[in-house]
Amino acid sequence: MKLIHAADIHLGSPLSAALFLEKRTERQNELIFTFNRMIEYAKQNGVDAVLLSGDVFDSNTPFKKHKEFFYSAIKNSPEITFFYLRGNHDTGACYTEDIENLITFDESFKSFDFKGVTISGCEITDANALSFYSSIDLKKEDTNIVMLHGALSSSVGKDKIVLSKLYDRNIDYLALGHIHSFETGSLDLRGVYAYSGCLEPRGFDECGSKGFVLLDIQNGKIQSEFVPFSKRTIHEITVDISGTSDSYSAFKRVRESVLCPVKDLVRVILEGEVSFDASFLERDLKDFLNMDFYLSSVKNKTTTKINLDDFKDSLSLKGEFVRSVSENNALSENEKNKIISLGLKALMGEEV
Ligand SMILES: [Mn+2]
Repeated sequence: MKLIHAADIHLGSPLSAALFLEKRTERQNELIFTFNRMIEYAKQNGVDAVLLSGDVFDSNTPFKKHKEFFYSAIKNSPEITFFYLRGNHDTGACYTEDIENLITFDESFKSFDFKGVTISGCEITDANALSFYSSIDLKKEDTNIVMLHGALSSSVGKDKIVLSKLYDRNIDYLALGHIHSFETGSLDLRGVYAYSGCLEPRGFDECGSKGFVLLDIQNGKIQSEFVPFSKRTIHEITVDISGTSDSYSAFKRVRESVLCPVKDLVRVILEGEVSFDASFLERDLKDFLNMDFYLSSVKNKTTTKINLDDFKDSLSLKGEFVRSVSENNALSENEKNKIISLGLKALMGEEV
């Protein structure tokens, strides 16, 4: 039997970062189209059930068009059973009318027998955050999957999961949602936990592979594998542009360093010491990269290379500072250079 574990689809996400303004509507559509593509994948690969561990919708009052699309996709996939547990974003009005192949959860710990596998879950609230742990009663001889939504934590609370309280409870696979990157580890001697991550990245803070987890269960044993599935990936690339003499050579070095597919999103962090005016690089390099890539963002963390000769004879505060440090015989050459470099950068308003 095959299952898909997914979470954090965030349908209707405003993708609020200004960076996304240009592509917002298109990316909002791509979130739901990728969800649909996952269902098509499930049909083509003989997947029996899709587990959705929370934050399917971005808000508890989803747009009508997203809600209709989601529930219609479920209704039109009767060969697949959907287990949908709400997270911290999709509380309230996200569940809709009864659909035969849709199983939902609530604040009490509930278990369902699905083709010989026990699938359980509970929506964590302030009221049950501690008590739900004691209501977990899973049989040793069963194959047990538990769905929860929250971050791993050492304290109990809403949106929090304390792994140690789930030790030795006969859990084979803990299907989690809330963290937007795939992450897995062992739970106890018997089971594993996993965050599937989101299906599509929503902002430049969601770099790396996004997708779902495919579970293959044979004779009660669960094999799990992360399947990268997003239409687009966000890559963060740090480029040291030290030694480049002008924007042309800086652009060239950056472009040669960005090797990801052009359909993807790129976040470039510029580092190093440059001797030319790099203040316009953020804006111009972004436009330059947007010629090739779907969308880019540039953060300039370069610092200005100091040329001491420029200050030696200067009748300025900087000149005075350079001369007084240079003439201080109590300092080694190395110390002088360090102090002058830091001091000048501070005087020029750069972070030191
Ligand atoms: Mn969440």
